[in-house]
Amino acid sequence: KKINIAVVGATGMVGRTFLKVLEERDFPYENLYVFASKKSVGQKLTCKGKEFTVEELTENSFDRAIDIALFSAGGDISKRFAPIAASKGVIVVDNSSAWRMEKDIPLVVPEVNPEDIKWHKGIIANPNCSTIQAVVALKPLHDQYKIKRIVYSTYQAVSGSGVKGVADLEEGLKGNDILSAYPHPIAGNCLPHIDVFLENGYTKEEMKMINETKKILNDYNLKITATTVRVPVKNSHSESINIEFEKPFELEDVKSILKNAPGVILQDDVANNIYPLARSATGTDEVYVGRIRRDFSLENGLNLWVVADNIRKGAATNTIQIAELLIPTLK
Ligand code: 11C
Repeated sequence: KKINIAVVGATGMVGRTFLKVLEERDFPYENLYVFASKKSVGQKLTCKGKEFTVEELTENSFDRAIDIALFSAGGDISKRFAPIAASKGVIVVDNSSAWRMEKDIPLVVPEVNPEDIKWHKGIIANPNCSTIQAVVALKPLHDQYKIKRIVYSTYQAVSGSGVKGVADLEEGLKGNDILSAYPHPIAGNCLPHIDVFLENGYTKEEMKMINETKKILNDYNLKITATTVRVPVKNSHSESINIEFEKPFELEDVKSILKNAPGVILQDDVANNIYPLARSATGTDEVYVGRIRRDFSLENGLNLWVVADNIRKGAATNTIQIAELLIPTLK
């Protein structure tokens, strides 16, 4: 089967990373089409040594043989164009938040719930970056010890806000607070504010982590709370995850489960100052876990520190891993 793929939002931070990851993984496509908004038309992008010219995304963009479209152009574009693509037989893997919580749309992390791709009806959603890295670490522990409650506290990089977030940090570090992405300077600050505030006092990012975790782990009895914080780090999200299990555990078993878990790299050797760090996770596709220790304040409590590249595993790589799962299903 010759596979044709499209990238929508190809000139954005995640879009460019799609091309890089397609190349690195030697994704077996025959033709690749790159779409973006009108202002990017004509730009040249390269993948596997070949140049591609950006086309404007229109309602007719999918009137050609395309098997899979990777979308990362924001929720509004996905809301409008993903159903058009799906109606023309294209399978959309969507990185926006537009479809994630729809009942009949799978929300997939390949290491966690690959079986959920089976019931797609043309659109598969890619979770939020901070959720993806958390569930990769939590899934094997949930299978073994059954999680009752999770407390997420995140330390999220400015690349999660795209080029504006990175510009705010880089300019701020030079003493020039430009406030293009945030209501306050990010250099020298931690902002307990990611995405918009909701009526319940949580931010949308916090509710994404809570709701998406339940859907991906297919466990709506989980009790979860979250505080998400933007920190002056350029790339890779870090997370403190506090877990209460139903069953007792031995720390050594937890470490060995994580060591053998798909997509996880254990970095837990505090005697040598080894624990996951944003700068070393950047540019890689794995989820790093360390600072593994008992929470003595709970009966079956555990603390983890989890770090991953939010643009790669948190977005582009996970989306492409979903596309890889689709290959054998293509007719
Ligand atoms: C951030 N998690 O770090 C966000 C970015 O729902 O796909 C991704 C937003 C999303 O700001």
